[in-house]
Amino acid sequence: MRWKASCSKKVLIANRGEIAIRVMRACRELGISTVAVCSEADKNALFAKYADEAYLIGPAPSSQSYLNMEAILAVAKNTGAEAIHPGYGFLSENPVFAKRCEEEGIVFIGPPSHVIAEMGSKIRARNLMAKAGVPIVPGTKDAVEDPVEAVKIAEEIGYPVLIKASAGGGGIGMKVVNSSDEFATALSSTRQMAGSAFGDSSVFIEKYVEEPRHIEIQILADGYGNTIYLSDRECSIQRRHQKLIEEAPSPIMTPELRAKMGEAAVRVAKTIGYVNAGTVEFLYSKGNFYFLEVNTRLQVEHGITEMVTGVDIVREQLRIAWGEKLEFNQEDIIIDGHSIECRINAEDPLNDFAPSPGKIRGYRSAGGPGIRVDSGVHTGYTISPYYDSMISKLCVWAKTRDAAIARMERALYEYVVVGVKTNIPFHKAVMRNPAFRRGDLTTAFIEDNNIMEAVEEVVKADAEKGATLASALEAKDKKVAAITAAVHAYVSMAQKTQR
Ligand code: MV4
Repeated sequence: MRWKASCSKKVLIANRGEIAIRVMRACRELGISTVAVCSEADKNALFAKYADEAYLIGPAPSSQSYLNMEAILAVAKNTGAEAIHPGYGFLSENPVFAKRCEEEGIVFIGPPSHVIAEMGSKIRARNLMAKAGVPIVPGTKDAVEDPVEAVKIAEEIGYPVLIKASAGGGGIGMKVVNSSDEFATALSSTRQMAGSAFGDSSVFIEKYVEEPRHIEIQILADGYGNTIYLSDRECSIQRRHQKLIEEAPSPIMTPELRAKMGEAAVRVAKTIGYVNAGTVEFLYSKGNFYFLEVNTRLQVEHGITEMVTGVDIVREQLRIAWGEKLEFNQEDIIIDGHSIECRINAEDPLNDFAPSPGKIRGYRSAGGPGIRVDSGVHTGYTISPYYDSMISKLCVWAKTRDAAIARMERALYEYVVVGVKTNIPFHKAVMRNPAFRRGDLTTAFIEDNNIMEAVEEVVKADAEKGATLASALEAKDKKVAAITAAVHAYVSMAQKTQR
């Protein structure tokens, strides 16, 4: 579907929070008007106010609002929006929604629906990649059902192996198997889990790559066959498949490896007829990399790639969607400096990262040189228990990785959130960790480095510091002043803990 040649363009953003604002920022710079859709819980949210128009689409639960395809399509039609940007999560990787947009003559800002569907099947994706000469983890070509046959395959591959749901992804529906006697049970339970979670019980087997790094490549493809890779991103620091810290480039990256992985990612994109922005995920271990999956959406962590390449990925998504050509080619992409993102979440790191929804009573984000904060919150904003608990994405840029770490530590020092618990102490603990500073990362980083013990120390130290500052300043109920926000936050936090 092509964008109409009209001069006034209008985009509906089928998302909420910081990513809705991020997309609208690009629209504003391009002179595109914006339509927000929101749930009852988000009527007063910043993103709904930022938009040129905003419409209520349903109650707070996302199943009745942000996942309600027909309600969203109706708003698009009634407002004359020519295109829908789905953001991340919600409907962003739903091939049915992309198809419905296509049917209604609305541009879906993402790849064609058949590409989303094809990448949704991990077995299909694996086979396509193998054919295109992209390295994949040794494993089965087809779905496995018969446990006797499956054990034979597992023995050939060599234990440990992973049983993965074909319809899975992002870590859902996987099981590690260490020996033949565990195999039959693991197979039937994974199949059952996949069946009830995805309505598709097909599973496949892969060699289990131990303590890998998660490295992904951002790509851009226009509708004229121009496909390029931007930066790589290291996303190994995650907890239960929730990424917490990402950086670009990966500490292990060399120009040679980047070219190899980048070219593999472009081959992936070309093989499947990819159009728009996307990410190709790889596992990296001992000098080898293996295709994992394709994320057919804008990702949370796209900002760090923007910081090291200078490319506005959302702007390019919009331009590609209305049929324009990429204005640059591979040679124009130069990685400059280093960028790190910390996801600031309203959750309690000392209580198993339990969500901490509620009212933000005091708020001041970090600022100054090399800082980018994408958020949808402000003082007085109430974090709803209905949606994910992300407060903001704190990104820094500096010339070198060491300087970026120092800058992130400074930014975390400045960052003030009063009223809800946040994972800022977690980020502080990681930034000062020697293994992190060496760039020694794997997907088991948090457990391998006793990060949670360090988090407890940070929380304690911050509280003590707050108490000291409180007595030094003899502050009681002083308002958080702009310049001394960090200091006063400690004061007021200390007062709260004393009560
Ligand atoms: C793997 C793996 C080890 N070996 N595949 C998890 C998310 C999904 N995209 C694939 N995942 C993994 N696949 C093989 N053959 C380890 C993981 C994995 C992981 C991958 C990326 C980031 C974090 C992870 C945490 C645990 C396991």
